[in-house]
Amino acid sequence: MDDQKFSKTLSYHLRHAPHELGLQLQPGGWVEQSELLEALHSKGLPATLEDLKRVTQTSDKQRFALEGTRIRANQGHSTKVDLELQPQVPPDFLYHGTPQASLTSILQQGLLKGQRHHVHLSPDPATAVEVGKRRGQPVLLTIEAAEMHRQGHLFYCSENGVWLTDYVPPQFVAAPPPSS
Ligand code: HQG
Repeated sequence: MDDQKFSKTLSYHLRHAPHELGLQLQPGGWVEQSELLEALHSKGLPATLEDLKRVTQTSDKQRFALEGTRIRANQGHSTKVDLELQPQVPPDFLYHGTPQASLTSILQQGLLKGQRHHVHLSPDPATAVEVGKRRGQPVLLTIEAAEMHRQGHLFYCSENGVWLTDYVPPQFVAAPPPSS
């Protein structure tokens, strides 16, 4: 299996379906590397500790973290897990890229977390545009994060620099003017 495919398999199991491998995530989302490797073997997916280390190091978005004998996905979970993130004060503005088709709904409802545990926000416009591009022509939204925080919304920053919050009400979302 190539690294990209292996990375997808790891994401799937560490974020969404640990139970399919008979694994249970520890607090923080951790699993023992040895247990993960054993479980992958039993599914006919032979992987080694070296593979885990390489994919963790080379993952374009630092999706995984190794700590001692354990591994976890840094964010993006849908399975129930307490990532033990501490609330943090966000920068004045954060960014969110979304396909053009979602814009009207977002300006009405705000940003919803959907299947994920949190709404994901980027620290810079370029990253947000890349995220938005995954689904079509991207629109860059600017989020008044500091103002949200002043009004009591909690923010967390994942290990790979993605900002997380529960919900972004529409009044904190600024879209570019229609002509741009
Ligand atoms: C949209 C990837 C209509 C939201 C990326 C997004 C990121 C609404 C989609 C990470 C809406 C959810 C997260 C509303 C939100 N009406 N559409 N009210 N509220 N949406 O994938 O932020 O590859 O769950 O704009 O790089 O796109 O997984 O979230 O388009 O970091 O490592 O609903 O996923 O990283 O999509 O991406 P997602 P996202 P990984």
